[in-house]
Amino acid sequence: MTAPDIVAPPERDHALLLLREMLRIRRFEEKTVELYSAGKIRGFLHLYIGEEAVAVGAMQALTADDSIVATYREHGQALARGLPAGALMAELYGKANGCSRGRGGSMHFFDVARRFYGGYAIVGGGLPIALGLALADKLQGHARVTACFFGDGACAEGEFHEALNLAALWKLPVLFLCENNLYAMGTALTRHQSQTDIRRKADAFAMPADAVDGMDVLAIEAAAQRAATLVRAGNGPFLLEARTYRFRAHSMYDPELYRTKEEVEQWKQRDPIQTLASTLRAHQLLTDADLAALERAVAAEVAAAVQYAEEGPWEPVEDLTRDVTTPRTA
Ligand SMILES: Cc1ncc(C[n+]2csc(CCOP(=O)(O)OP(=O)(O)O)c2C)c(N)n1
Ligand SMILES: [Mg+2]
Repeated sequence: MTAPDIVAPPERDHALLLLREMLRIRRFEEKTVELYSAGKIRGFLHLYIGEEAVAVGAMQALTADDSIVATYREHGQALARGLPAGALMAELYGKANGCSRGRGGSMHFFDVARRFYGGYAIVGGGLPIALGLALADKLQGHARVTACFFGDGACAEGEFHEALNLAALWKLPVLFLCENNLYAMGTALTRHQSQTDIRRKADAFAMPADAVDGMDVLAIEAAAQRAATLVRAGNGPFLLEARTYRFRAHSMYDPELYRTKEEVEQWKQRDPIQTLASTLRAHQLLTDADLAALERAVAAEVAAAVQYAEEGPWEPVEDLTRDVTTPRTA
């Protein structure tokens, strides 16, 4: 794993932005837990809590013109990309003012204008989509990067190998970002991979790769910048493995029999939000008042998002078959 190359104090305004972005994701998701218990949100809900540094750090390396493909655990990527929290909350409610018109729910956030191409329920399903987006960009001469987030579990899928092979062969501009949180549902990495050093899988495709501490937003940002620079310059794809951990269950219901409470507690000591806050405090760049102000702003944003979802309309019943069935022609 590349050693963190951050020894100088981080630039204050930018570091506060990173802290705010991670707090937005954490507080948004904590609210969704409450709303789920209250029956306002139903269906699947995979939380990103603990992994916030990965989406926030990686997003700093991307421009508004780049594309993003994520998984069903994509609340963090969507918020960090700038999809409005209200449109996301409304989507979780199943309301028509949601980012996917209430038809996708938690696993299918989508926003073409922001080049956010899902949200996929199928493990590994986003990889070929990212490949297609990057192929289109290459053929059309756009100097864009497609960032493709996926879990360690996706490495067990054929699509992972097919996508990495073709991306390398055709020198496509994809930044493959593996969020290795050590588990695919209840299956530990060591039980589903013969090669657990995921970065090394890139060797089989003659693709450059790196691994980075996924709990350190500054390290991820630096690694993603290095990788995205190479990809953008036309060198083909790059595999970046972020070593991270989810603090909560796989989805809302999971007895978590596959890992110990001690292991979870150990990782919580490395909470990415606390880690950045401590670094900033050590450099006298963060006061209690700064943090309280950030928390207030984030709380207001989350409250407004809930209100937007509460007040949003349901899709009219007569529209329910629209885009689902084709009208019969004579
Ligand atoms: C093709 C496919 N197989 C199985 C599933 C069931 N499933 C849902 S999540 C999951 C685990 C995926 O783990 P990982 O890729 O590590 O992502 P994480 O949940 O850890 O973020 C599985 C097997 C699925 N959704 N799609
Ligand atoms: Mg995983």
